[in-house]
Amino acid sequence: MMFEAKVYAERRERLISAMSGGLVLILGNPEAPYNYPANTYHFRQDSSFLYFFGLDQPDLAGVIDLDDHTDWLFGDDVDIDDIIWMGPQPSMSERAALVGVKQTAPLAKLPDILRQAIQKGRRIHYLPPYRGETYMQLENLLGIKVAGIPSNASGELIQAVVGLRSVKDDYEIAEIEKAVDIAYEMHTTAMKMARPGIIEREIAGIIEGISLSRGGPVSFPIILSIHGETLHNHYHGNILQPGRLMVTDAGAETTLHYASDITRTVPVGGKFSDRQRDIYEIVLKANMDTIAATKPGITNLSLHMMAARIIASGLKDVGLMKGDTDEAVAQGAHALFFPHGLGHMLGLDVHDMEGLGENHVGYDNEVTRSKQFGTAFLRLGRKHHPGFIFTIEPGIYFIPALIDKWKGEDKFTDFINYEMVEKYRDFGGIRIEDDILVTQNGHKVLGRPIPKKANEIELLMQEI
Ligand SMILES: [Mn+2]
Repeated sequence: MMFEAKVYAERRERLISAMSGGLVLILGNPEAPYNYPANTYHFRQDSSFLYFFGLDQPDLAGVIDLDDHTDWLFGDDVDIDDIIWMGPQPSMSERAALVGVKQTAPLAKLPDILRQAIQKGRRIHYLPPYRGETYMQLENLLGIKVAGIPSNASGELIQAVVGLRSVKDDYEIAEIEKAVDIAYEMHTTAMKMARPGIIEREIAGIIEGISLSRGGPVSFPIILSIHGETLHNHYHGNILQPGRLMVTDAGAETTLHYASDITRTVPVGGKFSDRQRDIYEIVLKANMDTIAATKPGITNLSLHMMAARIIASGLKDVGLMKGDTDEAVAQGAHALFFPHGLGHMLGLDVHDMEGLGENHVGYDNEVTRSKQFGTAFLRLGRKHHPGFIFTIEPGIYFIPALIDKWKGEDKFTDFINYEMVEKYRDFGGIRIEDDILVTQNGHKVLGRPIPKKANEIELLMQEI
């Protein structure tokens, strides 16, 4: 259910070392109502709270005193009414002991502690919230109006948390491997089910169930569609037709809430057409060559640009692009087909730490975000370090609305063969995504290998 207490204590120690002074306030999540107050969404703890305080229950708050090196957990012991509905629960001091915290107090004491610190002129560091309930809680606790909450979040705390959570320890790597192994079952099941006549939701429901049955929920709403050209397609009402490609972008959470994020693209019915295979091989090469190039010191921006060049050069071989490949990529012409980034950090969040600010996580003084359409959407650009876990997910898509727009604007006519692109309007899209660990000398693709070569996929789809 959780790591040993010392893991959490050490993480808090490292946070103290990384910061100058004051109090750190890390709020756990409350329950969130679904359609009436007592009918709630599946509970999900805040990821930074899980990282430093481990406890997976609602209505908790952690405080770390950076000056006297103490930490506190605030939360309420259950009463007899709670026990009747929820069963026996450990006391706050028992729960705190599980994560190496010695001092606990009821939640009602939290405002006093914070007020005393504020009166003494001490800084209260908090992370940017993302739920309405947390905004209101911070307003009440700190006396900062809701509108001012994001801008008063602590830059120093954000940097320190990003620094710690970016580098995964061995416990975390093992958890993410478990999450990929669950994704193996989800994706191979989806492949075998991808037959003409089945409705997308029949497959999506089964693979979501696999994730739930192995531990956690899915790590994000499943993307599963024969319209893979819509990048985040959550509509699951299409009937699978022969000749279409099915894109499945889905991952699992483990019981400790570490995520996987995997994409596979398969031909409905189990056999790639020649036209599908030609495009598929380009995406696969972009996926495999950028994985092979992954090592400490290389920037993710350069891996992204490598994928863009492979895609542009492959599309030129097919006749969809033309002209000088390097120049086409430099100007951004490839983004008609590859309009998103190569990947993102992965951890307790599927887009790890995105709530702390994408540029704080993915960029630094050395590598700044591009302003060019396509590359601007790259979430992770900076240099890789051992212990980073990130996704590599190149794709090629034929998006009719984008084709019409660019063609109407005569955009990149030196590099794009629009006459041929017109013939691919009904093609759909292809994306292939794996989860990669940066090691001391190179990289490791995490988890049990999920078929991705065209012939491996065709072979697996023959099995029933
Ligand atoms: Mn992803």
